[in-house]
Amino acid sequence: AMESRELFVLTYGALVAQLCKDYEKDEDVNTFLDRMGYGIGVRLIDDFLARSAVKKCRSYSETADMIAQVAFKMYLGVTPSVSCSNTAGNEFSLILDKNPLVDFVEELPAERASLCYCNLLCGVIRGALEMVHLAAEVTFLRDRLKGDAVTEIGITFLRKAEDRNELVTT
Ligand code: MYR
Repeated sequence: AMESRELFVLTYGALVAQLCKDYEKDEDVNTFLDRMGYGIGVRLIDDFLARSAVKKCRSYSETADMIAQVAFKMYLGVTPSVSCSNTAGNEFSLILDKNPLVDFVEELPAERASLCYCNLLCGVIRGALEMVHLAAEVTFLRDRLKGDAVTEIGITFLRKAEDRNELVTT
């Protein structure tokens, strides 16, 4: 029997294909996927908090680990590796060796070179984080579909670390 995750992955592929018919510019497809993901993330956070029973994170690094080790595992069945990419400690990379969302995708068509096929994921993370009062920018930095060795999602937390500490201790 087909697992629900496979059905989701195939449905997602059909959605992206349809959007490519509807929008000529890759940028417009990327924006649509990001906004749609945001709407999903805003709703998904309740499910995530209920099912994971996680405690409140005390640092950006804890939050990034939680996204990779708990949320990705729960919803996509993979665990990206996490690294912090700046000294201020607000920029993180999630590195995916395997991306289940592209299981049925061979490669991007030549005329769709700027398409961020999995951009929905960025919106989902951004929307979910916003609901726990964490403003973040989330983008694809590398993509195996574009010939990169790995797929890398960049998360930049936008509030300064000191503000975040204040928020936690008050
Ligand atoms: C807290 O500090 O209040 C808990 C923070 C938890 C943030 C978890 C965000 C979940 C992101 C879901 C992404 C799913 C991608 C497949």
